[in-house]
Amino acid sequence: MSKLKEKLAEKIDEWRPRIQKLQDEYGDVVVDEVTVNKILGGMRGLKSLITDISYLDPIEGIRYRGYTLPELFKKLPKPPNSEMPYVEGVVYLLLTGEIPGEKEIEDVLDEFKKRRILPRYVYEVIDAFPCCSHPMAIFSTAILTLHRESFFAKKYHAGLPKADYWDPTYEDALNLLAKLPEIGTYIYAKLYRDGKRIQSDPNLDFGASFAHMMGKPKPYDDVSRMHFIIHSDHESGNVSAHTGHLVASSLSDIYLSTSAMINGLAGPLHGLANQEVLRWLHEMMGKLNGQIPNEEEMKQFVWDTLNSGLVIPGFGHAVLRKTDPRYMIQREFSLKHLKDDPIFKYVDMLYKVVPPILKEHGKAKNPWPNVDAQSGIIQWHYGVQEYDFYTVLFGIGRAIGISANIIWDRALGYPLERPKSVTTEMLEKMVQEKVNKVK
Ligand code: CMX
Repeated sequence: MSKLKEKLAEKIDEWRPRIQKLQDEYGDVVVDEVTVNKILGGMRGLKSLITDISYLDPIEGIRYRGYTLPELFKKLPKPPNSEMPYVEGVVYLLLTGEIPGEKEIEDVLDEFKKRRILPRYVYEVIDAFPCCSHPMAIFSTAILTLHRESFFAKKYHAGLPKADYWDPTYEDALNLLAKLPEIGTYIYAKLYRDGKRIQSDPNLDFGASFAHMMGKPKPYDDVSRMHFIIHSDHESGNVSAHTGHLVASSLSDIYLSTSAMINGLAGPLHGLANQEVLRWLHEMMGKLNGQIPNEEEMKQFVWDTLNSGLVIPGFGHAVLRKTDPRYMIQREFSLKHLKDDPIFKYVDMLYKVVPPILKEHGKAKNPWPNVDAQSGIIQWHYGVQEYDFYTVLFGIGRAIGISANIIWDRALGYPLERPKSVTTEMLEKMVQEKVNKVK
């Protein structure tokens, strides 16, 4: 058994009694209130999910297993001559809750190395897609195609005790994660490089392997590591994480669940916002003939977008109430590596101009930039300029967190998710009864 799996098994045994105790002794304690607004408002803020993989504080931003992102970027081991940590380190941390040392990293590298080969039929499915298909539709399908490999599905049908569900789920998850750089880069090669695939190199780590197959020299390996790490988890309630959890709660395997979460990520209010930022920036650049706008011109463009009823992509958040730390990590990288790129100058000006406008506009609860405002321009700078592809990068990172969540869901025996719905008439009656009582 790998060190990672051994450690995970140990952690699962430690954790189970805590959940059991909560259920047995405190099952009826009230945690939150369901108001009419919570029902009609997309359950915003309703405390109704549990995860220990990450926690999103509205002001501080995300913590993975208790660590802020700046802490993690300092603590996690880095490959030689690299600015950014191993993605493998985040896999280890999210699964076990512990910061890995070099030995543990070696173990995860080895696990991925053994599992990275993609079956031929996945290339054929990608090849068979009709032209102009969105890369996220291809990505989701490629993952779905792998469902036939699921250990969980096979073992479940053969009869598997509930306490062991997590084991084949872990095997499926690692098998899938190890293949994602190959799937993502093959979609890129197929759509934008006449199908010219670059063979994977088993000696490279996750980020370097992705950069190699994209055909990009250093520091794109670090760009990839940074991108996958900051996108890997954002607690449980966002659309992609919640979708992955929900689908997996019916005991659909990792492939079915990850494919579903990718479909949620592909919406413009979620992951697709990173490509929308680039589309919007280019529209602005087109209008200004590529010139760097002055502040007044920039403000006017932002107002024109708002006045035409559109959102400013890359700004706002359903939970965060300050600048996203994922934005700040990428901004620091950009200030170091691409501060003279005109496209960074646009984004830098937006950073200053948009929040006061959104405040004056008066609708968005959070006027500050989110992760998507900055991620696309880094890709653009390093020559990945097909912005339809950007959400695939987000999806590769997010699959890491979703996998950790689903493995732990199975380990802790979380049940089928099944909230109750009411009709409008029922809700009106409930409201009326409350009003009558007060009178
Ligand atoms: N530009 C203009 N209006 C905005 C806005 C923005 N960036 N952000 C929020 N608003 C508006 C909302 O559309 C909403 O308007 P209506 O009342 O007319 O529907 C109002 O402000 C209140 O919204 P909110 O409570 O502040 O935000 P929500 O929780 O409803 O939505 C989000 C959050 C991210 C969908 C929203 O801020 C948005 O659309 N942002 C732009 C798209 C984006 O960047 N998405 C990526 C988020 C990060 C990710 O998941 O990848």
